[in-house]
Amino acid sequence: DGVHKRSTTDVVIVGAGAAGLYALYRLRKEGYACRVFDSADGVGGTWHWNRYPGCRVDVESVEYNYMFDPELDQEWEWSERYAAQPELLSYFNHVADRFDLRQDITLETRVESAVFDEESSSWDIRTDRGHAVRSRFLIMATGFLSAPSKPAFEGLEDFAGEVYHSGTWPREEVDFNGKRVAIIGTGSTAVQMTPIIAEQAAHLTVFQRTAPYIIPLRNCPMPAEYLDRVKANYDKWRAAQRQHPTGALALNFDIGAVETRLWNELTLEEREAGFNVRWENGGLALLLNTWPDLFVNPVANETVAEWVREKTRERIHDPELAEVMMPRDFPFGTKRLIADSGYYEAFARDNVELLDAKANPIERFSKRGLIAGGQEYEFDVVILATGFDAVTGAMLRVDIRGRRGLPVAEHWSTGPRTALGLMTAGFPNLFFLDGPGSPAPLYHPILLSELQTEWITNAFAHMRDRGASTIEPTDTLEHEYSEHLDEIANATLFPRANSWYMSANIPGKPRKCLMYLAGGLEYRRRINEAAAKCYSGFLFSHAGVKDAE
Ligand code: NA7
Repeated sequence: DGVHKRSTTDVVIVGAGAAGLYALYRLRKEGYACRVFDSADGVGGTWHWNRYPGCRVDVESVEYNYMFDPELDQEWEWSERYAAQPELLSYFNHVADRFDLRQDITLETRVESAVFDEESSSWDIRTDRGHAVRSRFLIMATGFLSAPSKPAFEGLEDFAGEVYHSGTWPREEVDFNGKRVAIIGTGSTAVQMTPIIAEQAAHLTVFQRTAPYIIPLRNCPMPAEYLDRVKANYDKWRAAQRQHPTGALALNFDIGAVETRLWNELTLEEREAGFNVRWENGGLALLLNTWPDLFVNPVANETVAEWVREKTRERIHDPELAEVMMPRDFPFGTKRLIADSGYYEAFARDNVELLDAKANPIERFSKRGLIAGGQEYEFDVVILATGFDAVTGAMLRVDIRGRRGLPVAEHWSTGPRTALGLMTAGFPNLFFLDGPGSPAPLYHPILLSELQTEWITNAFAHMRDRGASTIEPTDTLEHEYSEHLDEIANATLFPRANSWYMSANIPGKPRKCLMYLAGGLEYRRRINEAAAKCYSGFLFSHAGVKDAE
């Protein structure tokens, strides 16, 4: 009942994924009372929800984790070079237990609204289970790929078979044996599940609308001596990650080097050698540890794209199919690069086919399957690997209202605008982790959440010292940062793709680059500079009295 669920706290954190868990750990350590809510029945965010077959991380396991505790680094043993979902989920559960976080986490509870109360300078937060929490601070750690996007296919409710979205995969194993299966989409998710479902299903049809760039992941069981060497040198590895614009070296420890030379400074041989090292290494090095101007220099980009196409052609058994699967519609890497484990090879099987959904668009569902290009295809199972309403999706599903009751959805009606990817004007004491305007997702999201949480922790301390009750950015800072973000994006090749980075994967979503593309180092410099200059660009109020802008 409502009365029992009425409470007050210092900080409410929405989301118990990687970012939310760390924020809880860090702020509680400073003595703040924290309360985390998550709609899932477990912690781990992305790695809790994405249980589909083949789900794994495509950044090295030894890099894709928290950095704040060297002991944690030493005690955790990764079993594969690129950990699979169950192991990642165990890691986040381990963190929750090891740092005793569960006592402050309420699961299976969705935050429905958060309304700023000007009189008390605090947030009134309500959940779908009747909690009414008054909190000074609100931190949205809702994840940037957590709100599944299900295209509004006509007739979906008439389909008699099973339908799954990859991002809300059931806990029980899905049985594909003897079934005719469709996968809609060819993003990272579809590419990971295809080779595995291919082995189980009677027949698998993959509906491809846009051919993506795909490079081999080259996953393997973790060699013990490799893990030992990483652990013996973890401090150096972490320092290198922190000094890198993407926060991930994405290269084998022994190669490790970071490319700082521009494309035009290299000989043809050096370029090709650089490409080959990354191709042979596997994973996302071509995206995350690449020539610094690859995404601004169209010639460099097209050369790399053509190298990838050449390699791709060799992997596809049928030249006609290879043409359909050849990535041509957007510059290399401007939609999220995909790393695979046997994707192209799966199409050499008799029971697997690719359907060109650009030439034959999916029109609607029928009782027995899908109609595309005027033809009906029958299925027992349809999997929507159609992606997410990225970055803002999960946040905007909460009814957040700032000063004068303004809904954040209204404030962001032409796309999200933030001050330094941390806060938004008119919404005091509201913070984002890995949110819009931050360098995630092209910056290591876990490292970023640690960095942003540190900034927030320092801001809280600053407020405590000054006796301030609220912090919020000025309109000016928000405006300048938003312009600056667009300017940087427009100087790159990213706007040439209809990607989720550009908000262009969801019909009707205002087109806007969601991330800060100047890299993590420049981002860190900016947020630290603002803090060092006495939080320039931020306003504080003392018991309701606001500083002048
Ligand atoms: P993505 O990368 O957004 O991929 C979604 C895929 O679904 C993509 O191939 C889309 O084609 C396709 N799609 C979406 N809607 C439709 C419709 N209506 N018809 C046909 N095809 C459609 O999501 P993922 O889950 O694979 O990956 C998300 C992130 O997780 C990834 O970027 C990594 O960071 C990890 P399109 O390209 O739009 O033509």
